[in-house]
Amino acid sequence: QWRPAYAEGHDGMVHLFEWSWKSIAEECENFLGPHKFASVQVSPPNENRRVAGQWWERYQPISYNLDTRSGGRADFIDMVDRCNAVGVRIIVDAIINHMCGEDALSGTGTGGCQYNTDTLEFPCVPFSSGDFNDYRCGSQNGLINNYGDPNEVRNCRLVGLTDLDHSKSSTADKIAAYMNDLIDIGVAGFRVDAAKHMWPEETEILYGKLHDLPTGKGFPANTRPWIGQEVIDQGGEPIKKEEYVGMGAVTEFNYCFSLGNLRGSLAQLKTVADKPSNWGFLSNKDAFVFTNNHDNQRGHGGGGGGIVTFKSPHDLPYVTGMMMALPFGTKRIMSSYLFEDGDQGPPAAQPSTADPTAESCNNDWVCEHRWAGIRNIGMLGGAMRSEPDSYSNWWDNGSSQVSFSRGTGWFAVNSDAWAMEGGIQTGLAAGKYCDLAQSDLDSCDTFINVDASGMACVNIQAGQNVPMSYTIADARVGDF
Ligand code: ARE
Ligand code: CA
Repeated sequence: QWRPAYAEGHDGMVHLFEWSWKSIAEECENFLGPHKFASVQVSPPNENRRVAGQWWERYQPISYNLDTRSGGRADFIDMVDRCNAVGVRIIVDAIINHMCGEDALSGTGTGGCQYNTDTLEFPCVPFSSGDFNDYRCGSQNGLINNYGDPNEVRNCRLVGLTDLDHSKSSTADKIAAYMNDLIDIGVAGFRVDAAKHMWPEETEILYGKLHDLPTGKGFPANTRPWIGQEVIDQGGEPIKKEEYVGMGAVTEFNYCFSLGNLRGSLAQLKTVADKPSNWGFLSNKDAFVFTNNHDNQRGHGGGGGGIVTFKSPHDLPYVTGMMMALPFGTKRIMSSYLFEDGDQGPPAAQPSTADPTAESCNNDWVCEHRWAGIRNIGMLGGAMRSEPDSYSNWWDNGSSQVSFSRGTGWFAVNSDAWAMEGGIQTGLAAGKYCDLAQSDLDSCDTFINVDASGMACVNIQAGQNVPMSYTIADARVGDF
């Protein structure tokens, strides 16, 4: 439940926010699989309330039928099969704390199911008033007003979203049935939305009801689904991320700020690998990490200064590189669309996925995962995965030039205002390797030469487009 069941040699979860199932299936086959990304976090696949022009309608469930603007059940199943076939797992954004907002009143969801938030009827699940938490909520208006009161945070309505009661086994069974349907289809895990708003002991019972991943879909026997719980703990509130580590990984929001604030002094991040607790971080195994997410990139939750997003196009690749190379956490890369305001929904046209050499997906899809410097980072991460998980050959200049190896990969970065030049220990066997930070393996034009003692001449100029150099044992293309 802490480490996802990734294919050998793959790493990195790409959040293809608001992509359709058809486009994701194509992206798995054309790009993500060949580039050895490990998984895709998909937008919530279950039926939701319609709210014109917004992205966040997806966070307001109406039923557990797989029917949204991303596609229907058949498309979803096809996507899971096609992605699994090329070594890319599907991670579902599971909205299980609540159903739709009380302001929805009554209507029809994206799949044609009815709802009524006055009587709390969701007949397609079915849920009715007995499945909801209001009787446990002590707040005057039924909403969460005070994050200092754990009872309110868990039992009252988050921004008016009708709150499910996980203490009732009949309610929990229906939620588990939804998640088990997805597991049986071949989904490898879940990002659990608003986990902070559910009681840890009740969610643990719920996760206990989940099936193992199906051996019939190629997973090893007795593999538990990965669980990545969204718990925003930036300090200063009584609810702690540590309450949730017993049953899965947990988001490490403060790492977004560390990565952003230290982008000019990357050497300091060594201690994140050495002793994450010095930073107040969860352990390597428990942490779910990212440079930015779909909320904090648009000021919606867990925000704050210094976060690196696609709006910092020079910095995002090397910050992402550092995150992927360090032995810390299960890593997620945000893949965004352009927006002017924080509520705006996705572009009308889907991303273009056909050309694997393209670094853009056009049609206002930013496709950070295809950018130079980032596009081969799953390959690097996959080669670096190792047990026990730690680095070797660490070198830094005390400022922002860093080099180290891990598993069968080697990584170097320079975000200083002066050049990084000279001999560096890579830990690799002698040979000529493709520099995957600069070039794709099948059309390589930038190389790293490693001598018999493992040393390479590194040359990363200040301010160069992608100020990184990295490679893996499998990218050896000849003799030195
Ligand atoms: C929308 C409207 C609301 C309306 C509501 C109901 O914006 O005005 O009342 O619908 O109709 C997303 C959007 C919300 C949206 C919601 C439902 O961000 O704007 O509401 O979907 O459509 C807290 C939670 C955390 C949550 C953040 C956003 O703890 O779990 O708020 N994040 C997840 C998702 C979001 C999603 C939801 C949960 C709901 O990632 O995308 O909301 O499913 C401090 C606290 C945090 C708190 C944060 C923000 O940092 O420590 O705990 O996060 O403030 O309040
Ligand atoms: Ca709740």
